[in-house]
Amino acid sequence: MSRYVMTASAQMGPISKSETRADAVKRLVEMMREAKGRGCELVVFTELALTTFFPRWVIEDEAELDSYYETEMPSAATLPLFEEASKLGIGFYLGYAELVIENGVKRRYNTSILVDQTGTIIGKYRKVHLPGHSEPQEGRAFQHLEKAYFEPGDLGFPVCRGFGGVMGMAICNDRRWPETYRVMGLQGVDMVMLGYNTPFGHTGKHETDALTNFHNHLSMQAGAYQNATWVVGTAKCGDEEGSVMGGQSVIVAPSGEIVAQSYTMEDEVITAKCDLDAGNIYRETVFNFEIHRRPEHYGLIVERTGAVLPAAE
Ligand code: CDV
Repeated sequence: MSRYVMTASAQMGPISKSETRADAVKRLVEMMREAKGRGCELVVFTELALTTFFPRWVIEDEAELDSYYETEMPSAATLPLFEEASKLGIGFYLGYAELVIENGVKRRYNTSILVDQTGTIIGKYRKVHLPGHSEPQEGRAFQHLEKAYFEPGDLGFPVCRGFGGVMGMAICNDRRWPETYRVMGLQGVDMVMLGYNTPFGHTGKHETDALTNFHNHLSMQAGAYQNATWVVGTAKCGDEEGSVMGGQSVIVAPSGEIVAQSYTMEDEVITAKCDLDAGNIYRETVFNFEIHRRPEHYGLIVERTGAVLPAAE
């Protein structure tokens, strides 16, 4: 049995500070058309796909900060994306900054949505693993203030039915955490979609830069294989206002193999014919959670010793 989803990852080159939402949406629509022209029914865009990656700056003016967030979805600026999707019959994953007022309190999330082929939102996720800092760090050319500009997502890692399978979402730093995939793996996820903005030098040092792309793939390939799921990882990349971000967007099969990879640092569409049943062989054998997982044993060491770590000498 096979359940095929022709899938695109639409990597995005830099978005400058002066580019408008309309400019960004135009680029996304162009890539959506290309994906459809190549036979796709789903296109995965990146994290914070509508603006420049603003958490790199200290923004003290609240109105200026607010200007990077969406207060409704679709909005007037993003409506063309939804209209084009339903006209073409193609779904999409989109990352954006979300601002909501709840009980008079302003809440900010790093959010993604999944839209089906009719232009209807069928899934929503708010980023759980927020990297970086809540306060500006001295001596850095670029900040990473996600902890200041967002709060951790309050929706968990939900999955939804769509595109003939069980679909899940994550956002950027989430991809480095095994829990992300496992929580969705336990819900039978067939495909995890995620977007990322990964600046070189994000550790505050440059020693690990040569490994940035390796760690990107390592995380997604391991997450895919260990949970028998497809992973579609889409970068925002290139030199954005002097901050250089890695590319190498990928579509990873449940075997852990990369089946498509971008090679530019610009807007680029890559595609793969994803069989949602390709994970079955792993689900039924080595990663049959029902038979082989042993969660009841994971806490034993803690119970026996009363401590997670051995006491220091
Ligand atoms: N946008 C991100 O979440 N970026 C992080 C960097 C800062 C570590 C990432 O995991 O790629």
